[in-house]
Amino acid sequence: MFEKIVPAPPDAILGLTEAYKADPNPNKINLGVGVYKDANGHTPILQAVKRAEERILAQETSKTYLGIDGSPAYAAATRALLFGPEHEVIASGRAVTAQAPGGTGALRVAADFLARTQPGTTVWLSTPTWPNHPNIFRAAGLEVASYPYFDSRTNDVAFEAMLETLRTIPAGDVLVLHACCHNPTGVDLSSAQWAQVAEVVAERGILPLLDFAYQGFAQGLTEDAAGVLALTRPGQELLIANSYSKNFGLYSERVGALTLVAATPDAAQAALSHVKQVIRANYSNPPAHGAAIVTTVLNDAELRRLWEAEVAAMRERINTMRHLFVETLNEKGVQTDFSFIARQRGMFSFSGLTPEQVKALRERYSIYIVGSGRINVAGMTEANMDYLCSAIADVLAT
Ligand code: PLP
Ligand code: TYF
Repeated sequence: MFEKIVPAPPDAILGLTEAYKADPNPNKINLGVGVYKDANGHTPILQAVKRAEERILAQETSKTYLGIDGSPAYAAATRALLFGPEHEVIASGRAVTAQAPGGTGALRVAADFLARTQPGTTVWLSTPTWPNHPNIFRAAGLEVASYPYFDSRTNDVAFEAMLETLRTIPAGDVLVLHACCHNPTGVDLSSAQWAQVAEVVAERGILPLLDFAYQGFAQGLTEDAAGVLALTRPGQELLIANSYSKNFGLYSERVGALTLVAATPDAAQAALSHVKQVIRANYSNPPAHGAAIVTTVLNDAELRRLWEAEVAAMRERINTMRHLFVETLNEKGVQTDFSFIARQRGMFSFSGLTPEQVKALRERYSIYIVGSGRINVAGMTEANMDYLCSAIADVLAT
């Protein structure tokens, strides 16, 4: 049966990591996959995580299953981080949370939940978006559509065009928004723009789904929740798929959650019962270790201070690299204006490099960039900046 199977193409982003690993060039640079790296090009385990793991190891007494929707303490800590501990949706019981294996797992649970409870709904994705978004929603049997998001002339949000399309979305359709650090462009909505989007969403009866994979990487843990809070209005329903892969560096532990806000606590519980059925049929219950780390850190004053400082250090290092990149390109005499890169947020920017230039950087310099021109700024270090910018200057000149 299997001999007739035609091989599927490798994942465009993860395939790049394989090619990078196999490259013997000692100067090689990986600006591909969205993984944070420190000043030595290493993806570290956070100290707060190590300390929490020591405690968990000393104290845990059982490896029995978690419930279908995971750890209740983890769910509560996640809600408090998303909305702030005093928020009305927490006090009222309108928000319910199911632990999930990573942000991807949370998105897939959301997709299956929507396919089950809102059949026929269309899911609206930004142009461009994370390439896994259409995969996930289509795999659940949902239709996807797109709305304009990025203006390559201004390197900013195409806000008027975006709003124009949002005003055509039928009631009951789902609008996926990147809560901060838009992947792949690095451009986010301002507070005023979030308020306008929330207005259109409420007027039209659209269901917002916030993909929140980078909380803390733009401006701060609280500041980055501005979009979530703008959409969390009295009576408004919404979904949030969040991830701790990046802000806790827990990539391989698969830690995320799906939070659902309903109009009433009863509606939230009824929806959660369907979320649980979806999980039961997919992977039955989530892995415990990563969620225990997150809960331990978020609920302990000292570990939390340490973690917040470590998140700030990651964010600041990325921003320092953004500025150094722009300055070094200027020093190399590059005429193209890259100043927008210093204004963008999170790990990614759309560099504007063409597929040919991306190919030349890889072939001539072992610099690995996604074909779209998306660069992971966290792959830059003080040590590789000169080589990187000389290479870019060279491919831009030829
Ligand atoms: N959503 C976006 C936009 C992302 O960039 C990512 C990770 O790169 C995720 C979701 C989910 O990541 P994970 O499943 O590793 O938590
Ligand atoms: O770089 C990106 O956009 C992502 C990173 O399980 C990623 O695709 C890699 C693996 C994974 C989730 C996200």
